[in-house]
Amino acid sequence: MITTVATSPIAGQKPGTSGLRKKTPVFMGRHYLENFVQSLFDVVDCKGKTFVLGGDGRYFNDRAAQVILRMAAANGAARVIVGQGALLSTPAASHLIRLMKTDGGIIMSASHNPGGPNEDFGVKFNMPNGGPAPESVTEAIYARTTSITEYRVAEAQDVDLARLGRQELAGMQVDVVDPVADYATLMESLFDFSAIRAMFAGGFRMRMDSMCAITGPYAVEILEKRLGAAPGTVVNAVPLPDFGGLHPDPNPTWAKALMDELFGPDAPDFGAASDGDGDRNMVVGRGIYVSPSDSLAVLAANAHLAPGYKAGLKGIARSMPTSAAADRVAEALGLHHYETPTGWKFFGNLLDAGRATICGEESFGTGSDHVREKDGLWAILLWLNILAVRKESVAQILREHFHRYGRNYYSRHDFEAIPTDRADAMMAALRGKLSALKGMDYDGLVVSHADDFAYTDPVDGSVSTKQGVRVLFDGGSRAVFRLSGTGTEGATLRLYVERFVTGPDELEEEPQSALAPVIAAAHAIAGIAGFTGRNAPDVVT
Ligand code: VG1
Ligand code: CO
Repeated sequence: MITTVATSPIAGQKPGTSGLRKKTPVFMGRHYLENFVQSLFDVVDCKGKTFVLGGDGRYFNDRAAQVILRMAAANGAARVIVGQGALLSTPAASHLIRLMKTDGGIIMSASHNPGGPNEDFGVKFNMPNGGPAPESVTEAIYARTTSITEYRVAEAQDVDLARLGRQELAGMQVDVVDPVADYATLMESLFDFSAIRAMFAGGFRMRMDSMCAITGPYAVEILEKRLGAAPGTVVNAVPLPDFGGLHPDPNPTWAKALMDELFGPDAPDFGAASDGDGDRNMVVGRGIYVSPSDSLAVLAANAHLAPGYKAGLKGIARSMPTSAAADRVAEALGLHHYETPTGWKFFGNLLDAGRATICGEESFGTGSDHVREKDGLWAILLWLNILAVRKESVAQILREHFHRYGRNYYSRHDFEAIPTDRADAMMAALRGKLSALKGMDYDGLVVSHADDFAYTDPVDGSVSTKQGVRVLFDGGSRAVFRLSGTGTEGATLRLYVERFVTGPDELEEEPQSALAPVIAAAHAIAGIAGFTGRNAPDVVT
């Protein structure tokens, strides 16, 4: 039986950089999830459609899945393909949408934000191409949330999501599938598994930290079972509703245990970590950390060593705040390079149009045209493939890269949980003085250009404005300021700083000290302390 429930708009259901993300109790509040899901179904029109559904296993994932299934049935969907246990990593969901040629998919995740009854939950919609909904769609969903008056839900028992195979729910087919199998097959088609297997057989040691989040089952199957890495290579391998109390954000701060291991006495050859929903990655060599922007550049420069990319790349895309290291590689390879706003949705058109093959963000996200999301394990496997072919250490590969292309020192400073009005005031003041900045000298750093980044999509011509303030200095240094679109508490200011060097004697500095002049200039320009009361960032990556 289908029930129509009267409801009314709930303020603030505006999707951010990556879907709608809120505190779990907010999501569990009366009509909250239902209003958003009905608005989504109203916009994408559910009738007769097939969707993929899965999430990163965080608290409320299982209950939300049952609600979404009952609402999909009530709205006339023909079929939903669900990962067993309502689990799917974000890249695996993207792949399944494409493989099964569905009409899109719903992913339940707040990505790298902590999970639990008092932490974060989220819902995002992906399009038939497997990629995150573009702004036009998320805006339409948001508009719908402001006028919603009712939602539809089927009255039925829970679907048994532990049982593989087909079931029926109020006239809709529900197919429960193995969340790992198709994804693992895709990885086997892209990478030289026998070369990587031989490397592990030869004694190569790795530590993969899945941070009690979704990549555990994927990493155990692929690294330990299919590639022969030693049992126990994958740590924190079981997804838990609260991620074991960990903050599943793979960076040197939150994956400190992995950093300690790789910088410790008996360090393995290679370390990696991924985030809550499996789309991010951090890569560490023995005694050396690889910044995400450098990782993107190294992967782009060496991708042809993997079977899936042996024909070369079509182009390279990076988000605006990501360092220009990948641009150097594109120029050397004679490829187009693209600079997009923050958020994976902006890469979709470039990938669909065959203009770019590899994409990346400074926020530990790298991916390619194999899916339409960033993909943590993909990046880790591409690194393994490169290591297996080049038979060099991570440190050797990185040093050789810097010598050949120059080095873009890079860091991101996050100032978290700032009162929203103060963060907004700071950005407004900064935007107000952009034209006055040109020519200003900050201790020898002279501003050559300052603007508020706007992007015109080269494929569909859509325009996105106010994507972050960029201040460029003579000589290739740069500071970027923007506010996070994924936080759930106050505002998070992200300051991105970069400095480019080519001299062989300039390549071995500690990044924070190499960047100190740019950091000082950025603070002076934006008046960060004055507006926010903060002198030092909470997280440095
Ligand atoms: C952050 C990152 C951005 C990334 C987004 C989603 O957004 O900076 O690069 O695409 O998270 O990643 P923001 O607006 O907070 O800076 V995930 O792993 O949450 O899907
Ligand atoms: Co993520």
